Amino acid sequence: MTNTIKSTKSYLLKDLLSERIVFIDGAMGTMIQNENLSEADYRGARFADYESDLKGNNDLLSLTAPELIKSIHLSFLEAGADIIETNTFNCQRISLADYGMEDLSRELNLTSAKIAKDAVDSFKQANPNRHAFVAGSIGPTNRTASMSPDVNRPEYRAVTVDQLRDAYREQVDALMDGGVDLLLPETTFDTLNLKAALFAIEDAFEARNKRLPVIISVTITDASGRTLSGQTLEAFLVSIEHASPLAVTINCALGATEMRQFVQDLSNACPTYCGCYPNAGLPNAFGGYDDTPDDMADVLEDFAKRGWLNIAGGCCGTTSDHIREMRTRLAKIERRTVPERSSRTYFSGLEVTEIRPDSNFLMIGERTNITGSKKFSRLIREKQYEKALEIAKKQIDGGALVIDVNMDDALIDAEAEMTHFLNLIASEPDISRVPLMIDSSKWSVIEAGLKVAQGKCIVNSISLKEGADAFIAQATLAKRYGAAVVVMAFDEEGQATDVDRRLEIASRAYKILTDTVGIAPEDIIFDPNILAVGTGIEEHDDYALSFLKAISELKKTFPRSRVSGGVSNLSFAFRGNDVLREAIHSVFLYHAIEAGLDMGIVNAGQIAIYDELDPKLRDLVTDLLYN
Ligand code: THG
Repeated sequence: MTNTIKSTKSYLLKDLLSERIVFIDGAMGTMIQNENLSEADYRGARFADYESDLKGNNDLLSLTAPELIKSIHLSFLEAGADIIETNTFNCQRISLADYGMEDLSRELNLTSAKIAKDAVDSFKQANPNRHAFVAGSIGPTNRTASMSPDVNRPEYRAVTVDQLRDAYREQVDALMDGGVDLLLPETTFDTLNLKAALFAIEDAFEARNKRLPVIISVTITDASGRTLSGQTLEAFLVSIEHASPLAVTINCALGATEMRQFVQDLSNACPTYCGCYPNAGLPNAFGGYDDTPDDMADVLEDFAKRGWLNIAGGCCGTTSDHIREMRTRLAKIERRTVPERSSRTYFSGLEVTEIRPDSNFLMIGERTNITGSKKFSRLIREKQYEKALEIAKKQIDGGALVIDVNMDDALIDAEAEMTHFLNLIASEPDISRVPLMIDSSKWSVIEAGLKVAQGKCIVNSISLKEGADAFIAQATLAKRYGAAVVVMAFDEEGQATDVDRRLEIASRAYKILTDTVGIAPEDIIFDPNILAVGTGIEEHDDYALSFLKAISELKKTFPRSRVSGGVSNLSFAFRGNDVLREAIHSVFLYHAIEAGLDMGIVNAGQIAIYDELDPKLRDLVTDLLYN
């Protein structure tokens, strides 16, 4: 990965962003609309006999009216845009299918990229000192991967991540072949769609051994400050950080005035460059946009003066006049300073769950686990999903800030049940607000889960059990889906049970994950194996104590990573005696948290309070744990 080629223009763009506010163009659609084109103009000679109406199919104009598209690019560049967007917003198979034109995807992207490059070349001849970059515009498609279009079938999806990824890959390849300088997946209304685009982009970069800068844009649809798929802006940022975007911006849906709060929030939370390219106000009664260049520049000038902007531009309703006014007024205002990155660990569902180095213990609910709960197992087997969802809800009500989902059972189709259950969870905001821990001993089941979650999940788990190659392959995929990873203390030799082996395996895993795979230390969660004590087998007697020692050692050696464990494993020998089991968990957690345990899989809501334990019981349990 380290020797991947980056283009000269990517350095130029980074330099420019480090110097000043960078301007992106306005809306291609508005400029086209002002031309009052007829059905015949859209068709040109090539599509004169096409079976359906083509008026309004703006992306097609790259084939039928290339000179017009080039002249629009030029007018934005002349108005002061540093970045122009290719005319490819809907140019992937899924959206093109509306016109029966899916097979034109490659040609449209390639041609549009060339037109934009051509405009840049013409412009640079006349203005050799100006910057001009071509961004490959990648729209969200007309379908949504994390919501059902059918209220009676909440588990149904009109598009899958695999379909999106394939469609986006074709688009990205064509845009890159056409020579774009950066990629702009934009107008995100569903983070899962975007994650599929980011996945395809990463695949394309890997295949070419070449990277381009990626700027992401998200659309906040209303005053709630959330995306259409329900995420807060912060949760959105956490969900896409794995892709290391050069910048994150907000566009569309709202005018600059309505965006104010969200632009401020983005500026506060975003660990990279950021900005906005709003619509020219909210749509009027005729679906048009009324903010004049002056109106819009007034608001953006204020944003810039407050230090919120690295990038500014326009979306629906904006023309080259809007960009010209914006550039004139913002040109001399200092760019936003990018805040320091923190070393916290973040996960996301619709909302963010975070672990700060100094924070309290994070509870992960264990009950949505087929092997860990007879009740959950029965409900899934009997397809009583409503009741199975109630178990998840109950774990959250009991204090779980993450829920562990496990469908491992020889008698069920674990991949299908994982997909089904997580799709159902996505339609329950009370549950999907928390991040998911996807638990399986089979990678294919974990991957099935990752494919339907828009947030930043936790993969539970990977290990060196089958050697470094399998470990690297799984970790690479986890990263590409934007998940954190639980690493079990297990290698080719077997399960680690003493402190030294736990540390040795953790060190090897850490090195591979950070050096070879490029996973952030904060996204590594060590699980040094909580094993059952009091089994009657002598060598098990030391298991709890050595786990506690391993926690402190791991925290010392890897201060930016986290430590977790499956707490209920500890008391397996006392099944049937819940009072005793709860006391064991309570005493163990008391010491484990003190030693630095960051998180644990527990029966949330069913942990005895340490201070309220019968002192005699507490002492006996302490003796058991400390051997
Ligand atoms: N580390 C990681 N993941 C894990 C574990 C771990 N996932 C699974 C497991 N261990 C943690 N989850 C559970 C869930 C339930 C129980 C134990 C661990 C449990 N269940 C009762 C029992 O088996 O007696 C079931 C009782 C019932 O059916 O109601 O104890 O260590 N990374």
